[in-house]
Amino acid sequence: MASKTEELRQRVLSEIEGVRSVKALSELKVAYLGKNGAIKALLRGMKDIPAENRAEFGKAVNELSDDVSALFEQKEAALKKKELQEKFASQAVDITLPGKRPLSGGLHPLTIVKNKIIDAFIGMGFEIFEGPEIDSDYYCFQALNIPKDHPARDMQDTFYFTDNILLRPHTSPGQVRSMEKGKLPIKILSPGRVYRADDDASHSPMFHQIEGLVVDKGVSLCDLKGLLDEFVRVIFDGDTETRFRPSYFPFTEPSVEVDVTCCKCHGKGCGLCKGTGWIEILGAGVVNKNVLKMSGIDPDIYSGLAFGLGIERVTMIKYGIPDIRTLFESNLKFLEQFDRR
Ligand code: 2U9
Repeated sequence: MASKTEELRQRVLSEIEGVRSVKALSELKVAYLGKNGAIKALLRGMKDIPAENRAEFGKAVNELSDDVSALFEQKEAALKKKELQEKFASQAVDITLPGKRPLSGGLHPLTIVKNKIIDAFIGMGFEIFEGPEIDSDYYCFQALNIPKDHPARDMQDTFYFTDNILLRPHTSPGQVRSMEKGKLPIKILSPGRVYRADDDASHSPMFHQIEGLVVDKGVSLCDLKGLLDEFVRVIFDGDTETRFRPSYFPFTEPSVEVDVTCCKCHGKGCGLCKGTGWIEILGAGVVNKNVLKMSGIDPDIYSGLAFGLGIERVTMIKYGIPDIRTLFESNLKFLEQFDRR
């Protein structure tokens, strides 16, 4: 009888001794102390013990159960401590190793060029004015002297939500709103995303423009030349020259296209400038009197000058990028060349 409990005690002792993990110990604990475990089985065997020995047997089993529980607790505490020590040891940091330099981001080439352009014009007294990307037919076209069915709408075809609500094809609608406010003079720069139904190596359905508008008494094409010469001086090499070529835009009269001397061959003629020595960089002109009138400005007292450029185009010319799509592909190998930190 006593030998049964002692035999079990020895078995538990030797098995606990051999356990190496908390998980294995817990399984062993169920096998001995669980509902269907070996110790409960001893109690269930009480009925086979002579009545006079049962009390003594019961006491021995209870003592065994208490002792075994205590043994499991001690072993569990020891194993947990050991496992924690092993975990700490495996995660230890060798503070003598050299550190890993974290990867850091850089500015996108479009952001670099946009910031440079903005800095150039802020330096000449311009303020930033931003309008909505979704606007009406009136602000995007009619107020800019582009009535319905005007052929110039083809060049600036965009994406329509309804007949009247559309994604702006240029940032000009914001400038119309600024003129409508009636606070003169105006000297604003409008950077932002614009949209056109166009998609090839030099055109993207979404691109970034910067437009400038000056409205004051006596502003002329000469002021425009001075402003744009200074802009080109800041963005390109110091010896880059500009020239105006006559052009046509419904919102400016006269209108010009502005060329800069080729940044690759410096005017000698090469593949990039198709042998001409010049590259077109932006459009500009004196604000059409109709446009001033429609926004409530008297063209006999005030005149305006305006210019518009695509940031992608300036970026492509500045860095010699042949395909506009490269600017939107998020390819790190390409992007890392511009703003390495
Ligand atoms: C108002 C009046 C006139 C803005 C102008 C251009 C000429 C021009 C193009 C350059 C490349 C657009 O991104 S592009 O395709 N822009 O040629 N933009 S004058 O004239 C304005 C603007 C606002 C109220």
